[in-house]
Amino acid sequence: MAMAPRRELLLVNPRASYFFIDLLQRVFTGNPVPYVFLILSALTPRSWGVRVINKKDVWLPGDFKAGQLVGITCLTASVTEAYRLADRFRKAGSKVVLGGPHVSARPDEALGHADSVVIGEAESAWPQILKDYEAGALQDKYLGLPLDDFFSPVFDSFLKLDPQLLSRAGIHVDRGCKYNCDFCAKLSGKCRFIKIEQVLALIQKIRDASRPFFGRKPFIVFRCDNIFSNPAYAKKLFRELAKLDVAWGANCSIDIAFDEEALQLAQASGCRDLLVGFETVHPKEYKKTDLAQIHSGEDYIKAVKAVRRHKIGVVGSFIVGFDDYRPKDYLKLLWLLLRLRLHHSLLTILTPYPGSRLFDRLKSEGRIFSYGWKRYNFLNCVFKPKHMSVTALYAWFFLVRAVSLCVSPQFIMSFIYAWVIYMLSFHASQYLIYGRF
Ligand code: B12
Repeated sequence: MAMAPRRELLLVNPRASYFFIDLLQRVFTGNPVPYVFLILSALTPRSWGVRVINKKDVWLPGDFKAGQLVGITCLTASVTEAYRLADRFRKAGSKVVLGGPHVSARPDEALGHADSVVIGEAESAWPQILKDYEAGALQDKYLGLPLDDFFSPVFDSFLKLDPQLLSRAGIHVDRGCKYNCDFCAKLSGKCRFIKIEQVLALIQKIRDASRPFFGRKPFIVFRCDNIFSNPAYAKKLFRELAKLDVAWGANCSIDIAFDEEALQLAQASGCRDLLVGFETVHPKEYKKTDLAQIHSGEDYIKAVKAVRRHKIGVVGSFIVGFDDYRPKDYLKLLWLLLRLRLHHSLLTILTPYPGSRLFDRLKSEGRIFSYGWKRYNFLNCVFKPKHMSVTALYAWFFLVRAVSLCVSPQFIMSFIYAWVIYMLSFHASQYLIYGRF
């Protein structure tokens, strides 16, 4: 009896279209395999062959083969490269499925480069895509409806992952965020969380495989939207984490600073750093939270002090380019950054990502002057600021950036250089191509 040919799935994470942006990310983030690939691999039957290509820089003609299903994940900053690769794979005779935040926001544009696109989440759409591919009947668009329990179908496969890989990928405990910031690119929807037993099982796996280095606890990265989206869930998680003797860091909203119980539990559970989005020096005008305690930059300072009292470091994320910013506000921002003396601060230029309300508003006001997606990376200005020229915005951005870096405790150049060289050589040699997870 003739055997059915083995099906081949190739998953591609394209590099960010600008070399420099990509380099920065590889160096500073450890170039994790996109989480969605761990999910797609888990949802694909074992009879399929799966290969993953994570940010390959140089593609040779021989890489573009016929007869495979190619899944490409697309952020706006990498979508130009994604489309280029998709076109080449299709030309070679493979079928291409595109997904990710950019594709969910602009499915029709993406369909110009793909056989199918997924709008939304993969978990609910992927099994049908595989069936349709096998039947030779791929549809144009698949609606990936959000599942309440999105993690249980893949949990067993995650438990079998290589612990090093899992540790670098981090743990996503949530989908969606309780806030609805107009600049956020993620079509957020309802907040959903994975079961706490599942989080603990994954952490145990990472912890048991780690080798303590000079007595340091294994470090867990939660790559969630907001670890404090649901305070009751967060506190329960912190209580359980305390039993595991690990250290951890996560994205978190500043309201945690006003919940003493949560801070105590976070400290006891091994929390080392929280990445907090402060965004603006005008928290009252650019309302993100309904926190009674936050009215001004002064309140940020109090909040950061409260977190620090629990020996938790704060990495602050700020955005320049809001409509209410005039030159004096950049001086205020500078002054705030100097006074906050954060562990580290991130400064980015407001970017209207497709899918965000900000994109729709600036577009309707005719203020977006570039739709070159590769420029949508937080370091380019693609719209006309309200009270100043684009050049002036860049000038303030670089000035605030430079001054805040100079006073940052992390600004020890020799260490940074050593680190960059180490990471570059490390990444040059590893993590490009994987087999099935
Ligand atoms: C971790 C993270 C990173 C990591 C790793 C990124 C990665 N590719 O894994 C690092 C630090 C490297 C990073 C970098 C950047 N990031 Co980032 N990041 C995130 C974060 C916090 C989590 C991503 C994640 O893993 N989510 C969980 C997975 C499961 O969700 P997902 O990737 O969206 O995938 C689901 C669906 O989209 C879909 N899907 C996705 N891909 C595919 C592919 C196929 C074939 C299919 C079928 C389905 C599918 O199915 C998945 C499961 O349901 C998100 C915020 C968020 N909540 O998603 C921002 C986010 C993705 N990042 C964002 C941005 C802007 C950036 C940067 C440009 C920032 C910068 N200036 O450097 C860069 C760009 C990197 C690049 N390659 O070009 C934006 C993207 C907006 C946009 N439209 O592009 C987000 C959404 C943040 C935000 N709210 O604005 N990021």
